[in-house]
Amino acid sequence: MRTQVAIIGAGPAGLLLGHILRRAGVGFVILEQKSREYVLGRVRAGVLEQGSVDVLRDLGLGADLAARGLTHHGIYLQYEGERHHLDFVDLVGRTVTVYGQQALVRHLLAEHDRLGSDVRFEVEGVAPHAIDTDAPYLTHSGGERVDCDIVVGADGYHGVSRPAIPGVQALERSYPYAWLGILADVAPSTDDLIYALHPDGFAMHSMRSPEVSRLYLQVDPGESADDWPDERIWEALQTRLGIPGWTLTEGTISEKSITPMRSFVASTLEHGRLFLAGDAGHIVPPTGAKGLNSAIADVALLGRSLVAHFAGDDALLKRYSGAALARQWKVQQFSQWMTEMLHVHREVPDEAARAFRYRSQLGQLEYTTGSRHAQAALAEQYAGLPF
Ligand code: RFL
Ligand code: PHB
Repeated sequence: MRTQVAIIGAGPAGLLLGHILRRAGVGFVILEQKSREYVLGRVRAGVLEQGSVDVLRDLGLGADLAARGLTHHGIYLQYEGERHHLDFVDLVGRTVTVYGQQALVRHLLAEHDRLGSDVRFEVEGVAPHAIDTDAPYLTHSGGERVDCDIVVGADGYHGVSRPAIPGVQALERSYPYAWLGILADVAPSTDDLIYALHPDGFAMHSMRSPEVSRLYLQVDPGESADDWPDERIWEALQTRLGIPGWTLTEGTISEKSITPMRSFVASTLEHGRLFLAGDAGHIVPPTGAKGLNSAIADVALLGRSLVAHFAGDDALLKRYSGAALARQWKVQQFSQWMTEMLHVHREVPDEAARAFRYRSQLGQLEYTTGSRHAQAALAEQYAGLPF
């Protein structure tokens, strides 16, 4: 077959890019290695920046978001048994929206189905070829060849696109902790998200709907979900999130998984006719709620650049990698800062050094919650830098 843009990966990045191209009348195909059920079953992220919400609305993809999204005016930072509210509306005039990545993917895919887009699942062995020529193409195990003008690698961290770039470098670090995440069938016990530092480790209370809560615990990277029976999870959440006069209501746990924490940025998002977007090009630890938003930011920029390219103007496309990476490095810095401020660094071997580290994190939190300037800096970045 022949198309204008061949997209590898039907995660949020690939599916959203398809909608941007479709609206501009640019032809595309999306090739996904997993099954439709698998893609629809992934839980993952939950917070949309205002800029991400605007992108979806402007594309006419905001109806489900308007119906189910939960608008939040800020977050709580908790430490030493006290909870401090940061009011984003008051600080920077912006809000964030809790809308699960699972709901977003379901909606993007339903719209593709309704519009008759060519989205194919269970396509194995996808490989890009001739990306440094004017005639790139993909092959896959089904024996088909897809000729195209542009290849987009929206195939996540473990995809095949990034390794297809000769000499691509990885700037990365891992963290000595992981997140255990659960979905629970119980009304959230909080109005806004709570991020808590406790001597036992980080904990967070998020949500998915008025009936479903999403909660996270810092765990050691080697642990498995089997090490955490439901009673142990609730006990740890009660300890780490508890403050006097507040109750965390428990419920049935319907999903449980462990996510490693990593920061990663590729040295380039382009090579010839291949462009990377989303997790294929960069990964953040989830503490700043930036993974999904960065994928949307990339795709908003790449989509616009590709539409201009097919209208005969290459200026934006030439700047895509540099512009997306410049924004991404600010996001990396914020995500790393939030992560290190809120997690217990059990890996520090010396007890006195460990105590120093913990106490200085408290100092950082006291400064962040006590200074309007510091609060505004957090709010500006959490609610999202301009696209
Ligand atoms: P995705 O969502 O990983 O989608 C990539 C898609 O490409 C497919 N694929 C291939 N298809 C064809 N051929 C190949 N060779 C392929 N290789 C891969 C994959 O099957 C998949 O469908 O990347 P995208 O679209 O860039 O979206 C990025 C977001 O998904 C990601 O940034 C966030 O979900 C990150 N993230 C989280 N972010 C948060 O802000 N909060 C969270 O709680 C949170 N939890 C998570 C996460 C990421 C996780 N991953 C990637 C391991 C939990 C997990 C488990
Ligand atoms: C979520 O609701 O899954 C979520 C919220 C905020 C984060 C990470 C994950 O920082």
